[in-house]
Amino acid sequence: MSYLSKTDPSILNLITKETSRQEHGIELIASENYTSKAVMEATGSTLTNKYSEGYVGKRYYGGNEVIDEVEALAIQRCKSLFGCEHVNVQPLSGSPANAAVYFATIKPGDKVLGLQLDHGGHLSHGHPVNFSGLLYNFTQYQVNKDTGRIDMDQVREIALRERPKMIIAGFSAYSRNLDWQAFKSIADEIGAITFADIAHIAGLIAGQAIESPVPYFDIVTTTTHKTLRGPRGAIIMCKEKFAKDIDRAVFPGMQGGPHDHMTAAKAVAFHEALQPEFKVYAKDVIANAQAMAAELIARGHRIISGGTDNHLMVVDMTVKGVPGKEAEKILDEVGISTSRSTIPFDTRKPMDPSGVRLGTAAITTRGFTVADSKAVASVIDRAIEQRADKVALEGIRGEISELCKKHPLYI
Ligand code: DSN
Repeated sequence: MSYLSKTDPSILNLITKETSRQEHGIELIASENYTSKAVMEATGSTLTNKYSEGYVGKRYYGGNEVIDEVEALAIQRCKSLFGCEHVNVQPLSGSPANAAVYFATIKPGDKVLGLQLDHGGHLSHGHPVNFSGLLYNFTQYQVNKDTGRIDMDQVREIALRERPKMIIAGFSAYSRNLDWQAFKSIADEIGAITFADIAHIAGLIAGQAIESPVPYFDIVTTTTHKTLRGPRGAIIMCKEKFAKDIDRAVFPGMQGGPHDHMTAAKAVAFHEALQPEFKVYAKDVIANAQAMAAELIARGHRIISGGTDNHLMVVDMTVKGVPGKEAEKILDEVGISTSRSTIPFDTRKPMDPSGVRLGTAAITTRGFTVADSKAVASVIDRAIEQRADKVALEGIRGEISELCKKHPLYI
């Protein structure tokens, strides 16, 4: 960062501090990951200078010969990775991508069925304060109170009763595999469009560790930065019959110029995810999450649905007498980043809910093993149990430093 050091030491100093925080702490925020340096080089490239409204071969600005090649390569790699018929690689992030899907396929006021936010869904799947809930007539399905799992009989019952135009399958805090084919067959009964938001699990799908909805679903969106380990951004994949409407909804419907440096970085990430090592990574992410969940359960913690099939888990911290916000703070203080989370049927408020959400995408990238993941579960448990004991917490901070030193990140 030799240029920043000359022109803007204040920002350089903050970047250095954040890099150090990432290096010396344990990252368990389920939506975060560490990109490769190659992805970062692409995001920091001259491509950030270019405007290229339009699509490959059909731009509204001159000088886009190279950008056309970049975008075409990103599209080609994405198609190889996910086997989709069509992909738009321009969405700036997950919510704008989801907005473009609605704009392309349904009208304001139309009925949509999605998973409720505090049961693991996402704001853009119909929460009343989000544009999705404000513009469209959402009905929400929930997880079963006893099992913590989505009950497909309930989804079918609501779908047959409400007859939504679209059914969404996807989540930001649900630790079980979705039954894509069951969603599709329910949608087919009522002629609804199927929309999967795989933001959290795209890397696990790309790495063939869990089943893909792409063969079954009309439309699939994902962010590119979570388990997929690319830059911040999103993509929309769809069947050919939706291609024109999706493209028109992204540009000119939602966005102006795409961020070409991010398109290039997405292409780099797709290339990385096409390598055999990425399959190992995806499998390891799940093995680490399952080991962490098992260890937490053995230590008396309650995990919603009793475990995990993917990279994440939601832990009800009230069992240990600590609400989620306080747990997040205690863990932050010892060097573990988590995000507080509502649990299904939570009696507490979203800003101070009962749970924390944990994920293993980032620690697996830096090489944490199953044994390390168990050690992380052990430090989480002890930090919570011994929260009033400053000396114990200091010792735990030391253990975390050692774990991080064992698996260096960017040095
Ligand atoms: N912020 C993302 C997450 O943490 O899951 C979803 O938008």
